[in-house]
Amino acid sequence: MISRILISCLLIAAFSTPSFAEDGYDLWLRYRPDAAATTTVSTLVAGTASPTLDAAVAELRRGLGGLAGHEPALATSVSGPGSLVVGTPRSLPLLASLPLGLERAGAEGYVIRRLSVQGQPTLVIAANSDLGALYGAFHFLRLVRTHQPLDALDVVSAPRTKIRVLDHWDNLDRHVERGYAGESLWDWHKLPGWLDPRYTDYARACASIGINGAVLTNVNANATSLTPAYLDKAAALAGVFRPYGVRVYLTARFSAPIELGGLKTADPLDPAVRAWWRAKIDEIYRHIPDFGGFLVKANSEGQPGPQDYKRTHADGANMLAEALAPHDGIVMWRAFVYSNETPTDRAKQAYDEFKPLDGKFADNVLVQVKNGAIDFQPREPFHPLFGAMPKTPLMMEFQITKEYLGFATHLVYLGTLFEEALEADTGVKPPKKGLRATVANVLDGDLHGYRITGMAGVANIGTDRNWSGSQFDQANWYAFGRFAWNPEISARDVAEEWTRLTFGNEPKVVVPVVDMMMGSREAAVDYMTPLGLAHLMGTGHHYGPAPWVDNLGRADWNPIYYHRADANGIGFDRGAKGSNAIAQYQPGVAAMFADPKKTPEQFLLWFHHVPWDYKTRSGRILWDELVVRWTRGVEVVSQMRATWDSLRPYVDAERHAQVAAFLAIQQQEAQWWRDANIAYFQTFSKRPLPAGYAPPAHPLEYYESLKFPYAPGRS
Ligand code: BDP
Repeated sequence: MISRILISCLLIAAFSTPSFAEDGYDLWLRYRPDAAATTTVSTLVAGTASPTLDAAVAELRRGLGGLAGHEPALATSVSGPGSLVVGTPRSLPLLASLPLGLERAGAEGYVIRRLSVQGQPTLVIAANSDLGALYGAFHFLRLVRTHQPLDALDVVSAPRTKIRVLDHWDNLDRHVERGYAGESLWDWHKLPGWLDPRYTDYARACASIGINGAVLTNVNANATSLTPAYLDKAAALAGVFRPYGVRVYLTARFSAPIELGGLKTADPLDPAVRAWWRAKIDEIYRHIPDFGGFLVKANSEGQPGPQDYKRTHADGANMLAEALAPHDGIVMWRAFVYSNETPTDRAKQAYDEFKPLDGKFADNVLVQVKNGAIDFQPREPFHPLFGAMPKTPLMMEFQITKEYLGFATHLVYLGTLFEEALEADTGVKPPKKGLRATVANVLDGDLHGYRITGMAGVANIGTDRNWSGSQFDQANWYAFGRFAWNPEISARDVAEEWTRLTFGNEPKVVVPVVDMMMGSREAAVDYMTPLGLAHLMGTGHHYGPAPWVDNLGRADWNPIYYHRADANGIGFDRGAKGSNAIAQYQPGVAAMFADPKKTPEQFLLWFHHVPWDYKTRSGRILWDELVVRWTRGVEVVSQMRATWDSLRPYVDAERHAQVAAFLAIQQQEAQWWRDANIAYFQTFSKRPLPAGYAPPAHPLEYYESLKFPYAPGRS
């Protein structure tokens, strides 16, 4: 037996050891030899050296070298059609004389063109800044690696938002809140002495998709991160990230003046408190001259904040903003607030608190609005604040880590979730004809002319070799960056781009994988929370179904608060007779949501309490429709498994096996969700399952008895 195992191991080693470890470490920057990538670049001509241009050149050499088997040589002048020129007119005089059209590229954008240079048709990547050139280099590599024609290249690209940040919910002890990909990348204990090479690869990956900021620390902040020793550590990270254009931000614990400064108060209007923050911020900039600023969670879930002193969110944000402004720093003030005392519908609280403050924030403050007024659910309608704050720059906060979407083992591509949220029409009257009042156009400033714009993604990155906890979760990091750059990009195009970069260009892989990704989020919504249900996950960790939970400290932590199932029906009445959250939307949108017949069915139970025998659009009664959807979610996962199995010949064994194993887990858990949902909600509906639908595998008590004290990512 032992020798048989040994022989098969040797055989596997001899015949299938790839020359590269296929553990996912390379992300979408996987530069494997590719004879079909027709680039003829033999020499690289670059502008005067700078750390950022050096990074661009290094990436081009590494990427093109990986594809072709040999790196292009560096040259000082154009020598023929094999030359690729990269730089800015300032760093490379020959670019200054070319008709590049760089005015279209802005500060961070770039052009990629084939132009005649000194009489030779030459590929040119040009930008107004070194960082733009680096972004252009990554774009060029993407074109080559996805087999795009390079003959008549004329690419212009510029980001539509300014602040494109990852929010790391990383604690100083390296535990990542809602992290499913290992520990925090930031090894605080060994910083600043040891700079793990992963920090550079992290920055490369961010730059490759245009991410230009990283909030290093958890929103549930620890004032220690603002002490000199930790500022040194953060400065060391900033030093690694700087060439890649990734600015460092920190979370500010509002009570830090008390905890670190020994003051009696953290009242934002108290002169001593203001002076403390001013001095602290000056100190931060002595450590990190290009520090980006603060992300703040205040007066939410027990965090300290200005309301502790009867001040407003604007008072708190403006105090920090004033001290950051001379350094060009910003404040990202979160609108995810809900307080113990407020008895109203939790979905209404952010609007109630922030709408009256519109126009009251300093120029360098953005209000960061979570996608989902409740909390990153598998599906929520767009946040009403996006239709209500013309005078305050709003940032989007998406969650890339899948706290409510099955953690790392469920394959759920979030591109479609981002797209749905960004495409939503806020109902605001656009200032000019032809402009749509979508969330995307609110965020990018088109609608209200915001002075700063941005998008944040709660990172899904950790020490796992594959960075994100699973191969497919890398796509969500990737998609976040691409949507932050262009909120109107198509989720399908992004899925295809990522698939080609990650698994190669073979159509037999690309087509089915993209289809799988595109249907994956809807499948998860189906088996977890179809038709507008929300927040039915397990207590604390949010792993698995627990719609029965009714015993938590606050009403709005309990799933029963959200689904409101009873003998008559199910759903949360947010209309005039209920919480009236609907009134927070613009009138046209509110009218649509107020009428169950006009409400998009995917939000039916979000806005309405509906009888079990309500006729849905399929013609089925509500109960039957729920059962059909719960079941359909499981079926789609089974199909995904079958599809993935059929791809075995085309995907390296290592990544194939991991994805296959995760899909098997997902299928089991999707079934668990379906069965637990049916077992529980049937106690209210008291209706039979539609013909042909199997009953749950276990009685309700079984599902209720399951406990997961060590589920990852806890707060
Ligand atoms: C919830 C998370 C919690 C976060 C909170 C937040 O469960 O861990 O601290 O959001 O965004 O989704 O502040």
